[in-house]
Amino acid sequence: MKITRVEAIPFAIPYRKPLKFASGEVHVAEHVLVRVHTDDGVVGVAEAPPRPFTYGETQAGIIAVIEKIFAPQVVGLTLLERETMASRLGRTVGNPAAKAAIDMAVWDALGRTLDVQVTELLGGYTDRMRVSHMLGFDEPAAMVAEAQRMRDVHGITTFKVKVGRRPVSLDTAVVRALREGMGDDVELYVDGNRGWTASESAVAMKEMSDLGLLFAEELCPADDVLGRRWLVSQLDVPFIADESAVTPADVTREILAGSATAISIKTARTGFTHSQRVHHLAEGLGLEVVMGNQIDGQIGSACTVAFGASYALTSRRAGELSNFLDMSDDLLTEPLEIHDGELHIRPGAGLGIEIDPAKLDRYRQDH
Ligand code: MUC
Ligand code: MG
Repeated sequence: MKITRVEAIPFAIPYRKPLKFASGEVHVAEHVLVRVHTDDGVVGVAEAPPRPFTYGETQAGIIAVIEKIFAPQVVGLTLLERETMASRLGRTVGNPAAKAAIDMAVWDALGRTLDVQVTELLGGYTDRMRVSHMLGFDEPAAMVAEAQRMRDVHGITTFKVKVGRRPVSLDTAVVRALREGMGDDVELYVDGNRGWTASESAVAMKEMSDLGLLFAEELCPADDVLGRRWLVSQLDVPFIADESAVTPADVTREILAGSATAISIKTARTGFTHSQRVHHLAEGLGLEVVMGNQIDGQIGSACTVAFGASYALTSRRAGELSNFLDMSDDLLTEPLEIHDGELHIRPGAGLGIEIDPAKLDRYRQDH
């Protein structure tokens, strides 16, 4: 069970349909495949998606920090020494996606070593999650057509709508068109990625007050401390902290300050070890949780569903598990599939996924 090597492999897979939102856009999945090898010949995998506009990480930076700092800190530890590992990685600030990928690859390797699923190791609550699909910026008609396609093809009935453009009517028109086009049975919520001011957000939420929204997420910056508190105090739906509340301390700060009332857990930035801490904190505080998506590929989505299915709280709401559908290809031998609006965890040990060597060879950028 001793870790002998950590690999960080850059790969690039284009999106069929780029995702655009208030803080950036993604056209190509330029991710890093992380493989943790043990002296038993077991290999655990995970992927790190660099999101410079959210966390400051880049693909080259993720590889550098893993090779120069993190790999030497974890090689020699056993798969059971995860808290020692977390504390060593924690000596370096930032780099959430690089740390998370190592952590998740270690859990995958542990599951494979013990021949149990990661979901069973974490909590084993269920084997599936309902799926929420994220709709990026476009014209109202195109976004309604996309939602209809997701419902018809994959049975998805929960949609997160990206907002945060100016004037706010650009986005409120989209949400109204979605409600009118999809009917009252679909769940709709909005995510501003900090694009609006607090007052613009208040105007937009008033304009959409008859549309039965489930949540509002990160509409304005958490750094606008009083403005955001003012906004959240007047909303009648939970306000999700996403990029403003990554660590348990961030969550505590935002919630106690009245700047958020629900949280997003993203395994891409807190791995399994720290996502557990955030989950337990949310449960103790009585917060709603949504399993979020950092525009993950199939490996990352397998990680999100493995974690989300582990607990009652994380599997109650639909999880954001479908961004990979917009990619032109992926690295797995057996692609993930969403049917009847649900994604199941894989039956095999660990994360239950296998990397296709031919696909890795085709998309890796280091040769
Ligand atoms: C989201 O929920 O905000 C966009 C940026 C990022 O880091 O994640 C996505 C989705
Ligand atoms: Mg978000």
